[in-house]
Amino acid sequence: MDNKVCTLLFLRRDDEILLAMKKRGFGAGHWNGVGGKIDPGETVEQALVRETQEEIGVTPTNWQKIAEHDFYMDTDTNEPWHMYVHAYIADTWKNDPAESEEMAPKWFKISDIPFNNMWQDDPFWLPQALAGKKVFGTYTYGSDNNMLTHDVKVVENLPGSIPDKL
Ligand code: 6U4
Repeated sequence: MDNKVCTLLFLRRDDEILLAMKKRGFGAGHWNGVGGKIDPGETVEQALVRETQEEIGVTPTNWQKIAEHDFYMDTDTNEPWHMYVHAYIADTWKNDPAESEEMAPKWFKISDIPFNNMWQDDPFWLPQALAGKKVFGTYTYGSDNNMLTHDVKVVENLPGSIPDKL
């Protein structure tokens, strides 16, 4: 089983959030927050800052945790994988968002988030997270990146750690 732990960050100003179009690799063609794999020896928050710098040239300076997600894919044709995602919102940062080889950033009104062109789990948790709830979700995906199951809970406290099974 391929396991990875990732970060995901949305910048927020007034009634807008920053999404970025993934230009290549996993999730290409989707709008999403910015983030990626935690490197060996890194903390989750170090990875959050590094990935944001690499992908849109921004250094977040203040952030809140909004969600944790457990994603599984298990099909006949693919090696099963498991991804654990730590998701955050940042309200302050340094530098203006800039396009990189990996991502093209754009501001969206929170009332106009392009869910039709995002991961299929996003409409089930992002609105609640943007409304100030803490969300823990578990999902399975098929090999065509279609979501098969979802279980999204509003929680008092997020687990806050990388699960032992990783
Ligand atoms: P490399 O392997 O270095 O190119 P890296 O940038 O480290 O990749 P990547 O791009 O695979 O990692 O990270 C995946 C990103 O997509 C993370 O920010 C988590 C996010 N993500 C993946 N599946 C998601 C899903 N179903 N819903 C969601 N975000 C997801 O909202």
